[in-house]
Amino acid sequence: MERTFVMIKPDGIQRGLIGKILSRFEEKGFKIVAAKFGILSEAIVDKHYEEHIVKPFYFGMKAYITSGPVFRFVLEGDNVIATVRKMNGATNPGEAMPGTIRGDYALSIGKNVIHASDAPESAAREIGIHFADVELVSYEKIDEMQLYE
Ligand code: FUP
Repeated sequence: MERTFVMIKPDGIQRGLIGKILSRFEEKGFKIVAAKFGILSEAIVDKHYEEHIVKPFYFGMKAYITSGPVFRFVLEGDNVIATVRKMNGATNPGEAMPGTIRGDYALSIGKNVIHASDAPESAAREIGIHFADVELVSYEKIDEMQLYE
């Protein structure tokens, strides 16, 4: 079963969106297998966004992403990586479709509420940055026999 890393960013926390966002993923059928709340260290941000360190927006993004707590979690389910990216919508909220999280809750690219891994390799890498193996919980949920054929 596939797993992906998801993070509700400081703007999402400040605007009280944790519950609404988690509900979307729970109602879809995805299973939460790890979660933590807190302020990211600069070292973790540099690791997580290493591909962006050289970009002009990085300095401002790092200040913003460490400006307050974030809510990080790991979701598990069939095709969860691609599906969560679709549910989040385009990175630029101005291009995100209504019905997606960014389409419904965000206005600017620098404050786009949520992050999720974009591929199997980045999901494995990001889960490893933010969670220890022992923090990932394998368990069965009672709705699985109705969700999967
Ligand atoms: P995503 O994969 O959707 O998280 O998007 P990217 O990896 O392209 O960008 C990561 C984050 O950098 C975005 F969520 C927001 C920030 N960003 C900016 O602030 N300005 C930009 O021009 C591009 C990205």
